[in-house]
This record gives sequence, C-alpha cells and structure tokens, in this order.
Amino acid sequence: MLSVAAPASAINSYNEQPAPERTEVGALVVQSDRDNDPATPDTVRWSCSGTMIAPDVFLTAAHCIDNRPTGTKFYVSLAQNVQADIDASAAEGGTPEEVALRVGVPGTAYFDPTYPGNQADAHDIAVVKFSSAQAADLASRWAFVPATLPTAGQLSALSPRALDAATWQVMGYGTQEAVNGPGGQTHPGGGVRMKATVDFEAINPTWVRLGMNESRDLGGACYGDSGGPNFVTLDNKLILAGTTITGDTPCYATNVAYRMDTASARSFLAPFVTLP
Ligand SMILES: [Ca+2]
Ligand SMILES: [Ca+2]
Repeated sequence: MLSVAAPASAINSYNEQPAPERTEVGALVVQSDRDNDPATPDTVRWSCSGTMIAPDVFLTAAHCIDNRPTGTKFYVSLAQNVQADIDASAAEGGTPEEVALRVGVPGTAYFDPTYPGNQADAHDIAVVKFSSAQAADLASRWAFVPATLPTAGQLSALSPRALDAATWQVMGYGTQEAVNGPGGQTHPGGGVRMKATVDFEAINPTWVRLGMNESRDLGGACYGDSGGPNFVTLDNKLILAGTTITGDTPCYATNVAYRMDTASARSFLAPFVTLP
C-alpha cells in the first residue's frame, strides 16, 4: 500500500475481455454539480464500479461516494455499455435527473464512517442501498444473481500457495492504461464492463495485491474500476474476495484490493446484507 499512490482505478486494453455475463457487476452513475454553480445543470457520468451483493445492495468503495458536491445523487446501472446509455439518454434530453433515471436506478449511498482510516485499514468501503421499489425497478431492468461474499477470514485460512494457485479476475468499467500525449498522460476508454485475469501476489490483514503485467498475459484495473470486484474461484465458485481501491499510477503493474473477509469489512456490511 505504501508504494502505491493512485486513487484507483479500467481494465487495461491488453488481455481484457468483455464481461456481458457478469450482470451483477455494475457502474456507479453520479449526478452532481461539478462546477459548484447551481445555475448550470448537473453533470451525469459513470464514475466507479461495483457489485450487487444482495437484490437491494450494491457494493463499492468509500472514495467513490465521499467528498462529492452537495446534493450529489447516486444511481446504479448493470448495463454492459453504460457510456452508450449515458450518451443516448443525454441525446434524448431533459433534466439531469431525467437523463440519469433513464440510465440507472437511484439509491442511497452509505460509506464506512471511519473512512479514510489509516494505513493498517483504510475502511474504503461503501454501499448503495435500494428501497424495495428501487430494487424491483433494478430487477425489472437487468437480470442478475448477487455475488457471493467470502466467509469470515476465508482468505487468511488459505496458504499463499493455495491463493496463488487459484484463478483471480478483476472486473469493472474503468479506463485503459496511460497513453502519452501532447498534454501529458491520458487514460482512454471506459464505460464498458470488462474483465481481466490477474495474479495473486500477496495478502496482508486488509489488502490483496494482484499482479497485472502484460508480459505475463495478465490484464488489470485502472481509473474507474474502483469499487469493482476482484473474484477468486474457490471450489468452482466465484467469491468476491476484494474490491479494487488503488494501484500503480499508469495502471501497468499492480491492483490493490480491499479484502471483504475481514472483521472491519464484515462489520460495515452486516446491517445491509446477510453475511455467509
Ligand atoms: Ca452546476
Ligand atoms: Ca503469483
């Protein structure tokens, strides 16, 4: 964690694949007054990634929710191409809220009150909770099966060798790795649900570090993948081991994910979902 500084994180262009089958993975759509001028209309943009962990709960990262302009509204889309939906809705016109409501379903965001925590535990975890009417709207728009969270300490119980032997995948709507241009580095792409295989590197009490080097046939996370899932396959089942939080600045080497099997992640999630 000390060696990485990027406020995470797309899936890189190399070794990536579309993930239309993973309909529980969604985009956080944000309506906000980004220019702090109520006279100009709010912007509507996708901003982060996340995962449905119950029919009425979307898991994402605290840094995707915190520190937004007053009056910011959060919506969730489980569409494969949320950028296309936003473009089509914007072209149709209406108020920012009307544009956003055609793209996603609104919900109420909650983040861990102890975020940003400290180096030992960032508490970078949040959910968007839906009312029963909102959850019904979501289910009517996109069919999905909520992801499976790990049991308490499930990753700690496995040896590093077993964790390294397992298949790890990162998913999200983020942008691609840095491209050098006249104005500096930019991160093209994003807004489409993608996946990539990553490789287990290390675990500590709250983080999992996952390698994404192209030379090793790996892909990885980048800007906008924050809050999205890192799945490990255990006993032929996808387990949502951690959420993408950070990585290296140009998105070439490392994805750092916040573990979901820890006491702190579980205590935050307990009021919202039935934990395994
Ligand atoms: Ca404005
Ligand atoms: Ca490895």
